[in-house]
This record gives sequence, structure tokens and C-alpha cells, in this order.
Amino acid sequence: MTDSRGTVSRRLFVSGMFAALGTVPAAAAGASAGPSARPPGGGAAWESGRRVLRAAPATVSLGGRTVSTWAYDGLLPGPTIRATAGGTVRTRLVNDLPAPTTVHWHGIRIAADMDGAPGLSQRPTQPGGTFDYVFTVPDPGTYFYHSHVGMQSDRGLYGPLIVEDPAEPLEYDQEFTVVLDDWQDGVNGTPDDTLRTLNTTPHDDTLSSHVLGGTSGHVRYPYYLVNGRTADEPTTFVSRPRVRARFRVINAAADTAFRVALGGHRLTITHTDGFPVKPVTVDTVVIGMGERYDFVVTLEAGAFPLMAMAEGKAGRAFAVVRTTPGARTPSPDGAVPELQRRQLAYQDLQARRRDQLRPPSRTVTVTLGWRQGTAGSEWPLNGHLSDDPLRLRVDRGETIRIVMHNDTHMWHPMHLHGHTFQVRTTERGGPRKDTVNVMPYKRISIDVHADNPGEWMFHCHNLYHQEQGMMGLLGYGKPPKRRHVMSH
Ligand SMILES: [Cu+2]
Repeated sequence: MTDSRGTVSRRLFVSGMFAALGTVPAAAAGASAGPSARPPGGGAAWESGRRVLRAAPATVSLGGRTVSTWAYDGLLPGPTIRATAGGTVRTRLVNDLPAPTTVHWHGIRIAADMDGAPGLSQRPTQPGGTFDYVFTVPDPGTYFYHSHVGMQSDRGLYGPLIVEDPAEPLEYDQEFTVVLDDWQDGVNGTPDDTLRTLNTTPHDDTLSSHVLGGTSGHVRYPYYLVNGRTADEPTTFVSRPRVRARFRVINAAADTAFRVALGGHRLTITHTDGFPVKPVTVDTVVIGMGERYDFVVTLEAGAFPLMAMAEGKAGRAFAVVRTTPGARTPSPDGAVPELQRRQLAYQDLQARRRDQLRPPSRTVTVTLGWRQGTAGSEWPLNGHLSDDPLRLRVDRGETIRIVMHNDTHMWHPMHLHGHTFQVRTTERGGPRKDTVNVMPYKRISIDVHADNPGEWMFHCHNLYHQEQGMMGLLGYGKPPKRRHVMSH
């Protein structure tokens, strides 16, 4: 049984099981078994007690084809970084890219100067340079890291960050990390080329809501990936029947939400954006860019499709969950009826009692807008673009409510750095999250407890929208220097 507050310890027979299967225990540590299995830690290098994370041009295999891109340690996704809650991550970024870069530790309640926000918390690290990221990880859960410079995270510059709970209350036998991505880099130009194309193509705000059905993004990608592999030569997650498996699903895509289901199984959702929720069992979950979901499944015997449909687009990411060696491999084109069954809604999610925030002392409204600018679409927050950003001011210790009103036809997965807010699906309830989809023409309220002083980015995690200006700031105390104080 799932019991997010229970006392039953996780059964740790994982490495023994993998020995029996003739594969490596690293498969239990997040990498998939099968064609994309890799050695523990990806053969990480160390310098001065810091794990080296090397950002560099790389040639990677997506399965059937090979592409040139930018990646961490030559891997796609980047290496899984694991830590224990309360512990310290020590990572030395080595920038061997031909461009400045930073690493953002998405979702971590981090010290502001380690947040990797270029021009805000740090200067980007120049080509040939290094930067030491040293920070504690206060909260367990499923996170990820990615470049926060320009379009770089739409290349290969992302990887999982898993923070383990030393007193893990969730009972499971084995875990898999599932990283979803939309991919074009090295296939038909670069993400920067795509951004330039978007900026020179007139955008019809009235037409596309029908054509695209309120889609999460603009870009038709040639590939959608699970753990760096296409549907044609998919990742295989190897387990055994009756194993209780925890899936940590991360949407690292720039412009695509995914509708995820596992054929033949229901999903018991246990966490979103790292934080536990009261478990709820559904058939499918839609995951916006920057969001994460953990779910547990008791696996049946056979081989099953793990399907991630690109929401509002034609295309899919696909992997195989195999518990029986001889079972026929499912087709990426096969039907997965669970995709049409009960879908998780935010209203289904409830934080634990101890994670509930106090009622807010005040409310601010942020309107998510669109307008045609001289150089393409602009996506302002209360009329402000990132070059003159909306500045939300908070006092340390207060809780404020931000009501986001999406006045556009596109999704906006809004992400706040340095905090995990509470989505108010009811006046007193809702899940803790750091990224929330604000659907076309809808409103959503989040409460933010100001417990981590700094100047923090608050932005759309559609990378194209972010680069077209959809970025504000949340900061503590009096605004630094510039006069553009937030308006309500
Ligand atoms: Cu957006």
C-alpha cells in the first residue's frame, strides 16, 4: 500500500534483483537498463572534491540517428546527480562550450547565489571557465538541472537531480527516472534558428487557438525523447512482475507538454515537483514543461508501452517497461487506452498537512499577455517584458497570493525560482509545486511563503516565451536600483 506518511520502510532488494537479471545496480539508480544503460555516475570526473560537470559540444545517439549538440559529460540526458536531503551538492561546472553558460537547479530551495540565473544571481561562466556550485538540498524529491542561458536547454543541456529522503516513507522496490524532451537540435538547425524563425513569422493569435487546440507550444519537433532516445529505438526499463516501481518523470522539454500513460496499468501519483501529495490513482497525467510527477505502479507480467503524447501536437515519446524477457515488444504506434481515461487534475492533488501554507496577507494579480512586437511575439507579465521586468516585492516571512490570469491562447507553465508555492485549488488546499500550468484564458492562484531571501526569476517555462520576454522577478525588501516597482 502507498502510505506517504507511513512507517513502512522501502524494501531494498534492488541490487540483488539486478544481479539476478545480469545487469548493473546503476539501473536502479535512475538510468534505464537496456540499450541506454550506462555506468554509475556516467564515469564522472572529480576535481577538488567536486564532481565535474562538463558542458561541451557532443555527438550523441538518439537511437536510430546521431546528432551534434551541446551536452553535459557527452550524455543525453546529462548524468543523474543524486544527493540526500540536508546534504550538500558540490559540482564544478567546466564550460567547454563556445558560449557563456550557467546551471540552474530547478525546484531547489537554494541559496540565491547558486541559482544559476544569468545576470541576476551570477555572471554566466565564460568559455574555458569554471564555476563551483556548492549548495545544500533541503527537500527530498525529483528535480532537474539545466542551462539557464538563451536557448541552451533546448539543446542537450539538462539532467536529473534526485534528492533522496533519508527516512523515505514511500514503499517501493525499484525506481526509474524518465526524462521527456522535444528534440530538433542537429536535425534541422538549432533552437536559436527556430527562435529566429518564430520571430520573423507573423503570429495569428486568433487563428491558432483553433488550429492548435490550445497547445502547449509552437514548434513541431522531429523527435520526442525518453531518456535521450526516440520511439524507434526506445529506452527499455527492465523489471519483474509484481515489483512496485516508482517512476520519477521529468519534463525537460522547451515547448512541449506530454500526456503520459503506462499501457495496462494505472498510476498512483505520489509527488509533484518533488513534494508529496496524498496518493491519487489515475490513468494518465499531463506534464507541462518544468513539471515533475512521481508515481508508483505494481507491474504486471509482460512488456508495456510507456507513452508520452506531445500534447496538441503530432508525435510521441515512447519507452518500454519490460518485466518478462520473452514478451513481445509493444509498438510506439499501438493504442494505449489509458491515455483517454481518467486524467489527473490539479484539483486531485493535496499537499500533506505539514506542507500547507498559512493564508496569505495580500494578493497580487499577474496578467499573462501576448502582443505583436517589432521583432516577433512578445509575452508580457502585467505589460512588462524581461528587459524591464515586472518586480514583485515581498517581505521575508510573509505569505502572498499571486493570481495569474492567462489572457492568451497558449499554455504558460509558470515557474518560480527558490521556492515551492502552494497551488490554491481551494481556499485552503492544493499541492505544493514550483511550476504550474496556467491554461488559456484561465486563472490560477498560488501562495508563496517568502522564506528564501534573494532576487528570483518568475517565468514561463516555455523557453520560447521566456526568450520572448515572459520573465518577471520576485524579490525581498525594497527593490534594488531600478524604479519599476510592481503594480497590482
Ligand atoms: Cu508561456
